[in-house]
Amino acid sequence: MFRTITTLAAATVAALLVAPTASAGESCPNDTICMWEDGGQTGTRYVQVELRPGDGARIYEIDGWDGDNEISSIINNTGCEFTLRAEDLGVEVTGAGLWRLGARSRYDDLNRVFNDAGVSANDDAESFILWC
Ligand SMILES: [Ca+2]
Ligand SMILES: [Ca+2]
Repeated sequence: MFRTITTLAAATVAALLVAPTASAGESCPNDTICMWEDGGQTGTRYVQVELRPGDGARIYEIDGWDGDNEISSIINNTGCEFTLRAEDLGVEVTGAGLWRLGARSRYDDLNRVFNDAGVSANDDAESFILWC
């Protein structure tokens, strides 16, 4: 009887230890920048761009239907800094619509990421620039 209880207790502990990993968000491959619809790297992965060594500054359009004004979390697994833009490519954008973010960085909740104008980056990005 004691052995059965011990086994059940061990099984319960194992399940509790596994649960946070299972419910955590997705990862992003090396040398790649990924952006998700929801916080914590969950929901649809609207952006996954892999960089090759030697690539210079590059500008990317986030899809207007699947991604614009929906990005809420990011993993940047590249050695490049990047700037989120609140407008599509070719549309001028001021400082209130720009967020300069880091290389090798992770942003779990863009509601907590602000630019110098005090504007949150959540659900605002329409394009981005990688600075390598
Ligand atoms: Ca969102
Ligand atoms: Ca766009």
